[in-house]
Amino acid sequence: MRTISFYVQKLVVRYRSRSPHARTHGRRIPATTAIKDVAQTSFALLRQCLCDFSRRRIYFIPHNKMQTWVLVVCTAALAALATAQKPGRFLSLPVPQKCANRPKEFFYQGHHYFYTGHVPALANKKFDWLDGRNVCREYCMDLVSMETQEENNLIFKLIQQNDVPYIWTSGRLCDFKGCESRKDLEPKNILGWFWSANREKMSPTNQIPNGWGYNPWSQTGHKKQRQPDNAEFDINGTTESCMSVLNNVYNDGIAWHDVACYHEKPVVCEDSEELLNYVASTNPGLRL
Ligand SMILES: [Ca+2]
Repeated sequence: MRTISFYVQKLVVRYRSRSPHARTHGRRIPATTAIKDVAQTSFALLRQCLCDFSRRRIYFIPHNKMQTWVLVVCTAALAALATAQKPGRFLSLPVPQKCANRPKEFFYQGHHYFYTGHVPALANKKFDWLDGRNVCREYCMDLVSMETQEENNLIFKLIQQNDVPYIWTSGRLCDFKGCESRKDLEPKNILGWFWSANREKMSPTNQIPNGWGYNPWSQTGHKKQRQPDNAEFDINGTTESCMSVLNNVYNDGIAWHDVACYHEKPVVCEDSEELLNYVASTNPGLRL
C-alpha cells in the first residue's frame, strides 16, 4: 500500500535532480529541458497514481495540511488527465446483417426511412447528434437529409402525425477543422450549412430554397430571432452546430433550428447509398 506522499516524494526527488540549478557533467541543465522533464515525470506519476488507485493499491489519507492540498491538486489533475485522454469519437462502420435487416418504415425516391421511436429496440432512446448518425450508419443509413420540399413535407408529416417533439437531421454547420479555408461558406450562419449524410450544401439559410414554397428555418427561437441564431453560444459558449427539426417548441410550428450537438434526441434514419454500395460490394449475395 502506498500513500500520496510516496508520489510527492518521487516528484520532489526528480525536481531536485533536474531543476535548472542542478548540474549534470558539470553543466547546468537548461531551463526548458528541466521543465520538460519535470512535466513528463509529473505526468508519468499521475498515470501511475491513477493506475494504483484503480487497483486499490493506494491510501488517499492525507496526514497534514500540505498533503491535503497535494491530494486536492492531484485529484483535479487526474480528472483533467482523464478528460484529456478520453478516446476520440468516430463514425461507425455499417454492420452487414443490420443493413440487410434494417427497419423500413416508409420509402421515398429509392430510399428507405425509419423513425427510432417506432423501432422497439430504440423506441425509448435518445442520442446526441454523432451517436444518432452512428445508430443509422450501422444500418447502412444516415441521419435524414431533406434536400427537397417534398421530402421535407414527408418528414414534417411524420413528426406531426406521431406528435414527435424533435428529431436530429444530418444538417451540420461547417465549423470544424478544414472549414476555415472555405471562403465560399462565409458568412457561416447563412452559407455554412450542409447535409453531412451526402456532403451537399444547403441553400442560404435566409432565403426560400430553390423550388420550395417556404423557408423551412424557423422565424423565431430562444432569442426571438430567425434561425439559425446560435443562441446557446450566448448562454454557455457551446455553438449550435447541428440541425434539428423542432415541433412547436417556440410556438413556431414544425421548423428547422440550429441546436448544440450534445443534446439528446430521437432520430430519423435514411438509406445511405454510399454505405449500401460499400456493403453490397464487400458482401456478394447479401440482400439489402
Ligand atoms: Ca437555435
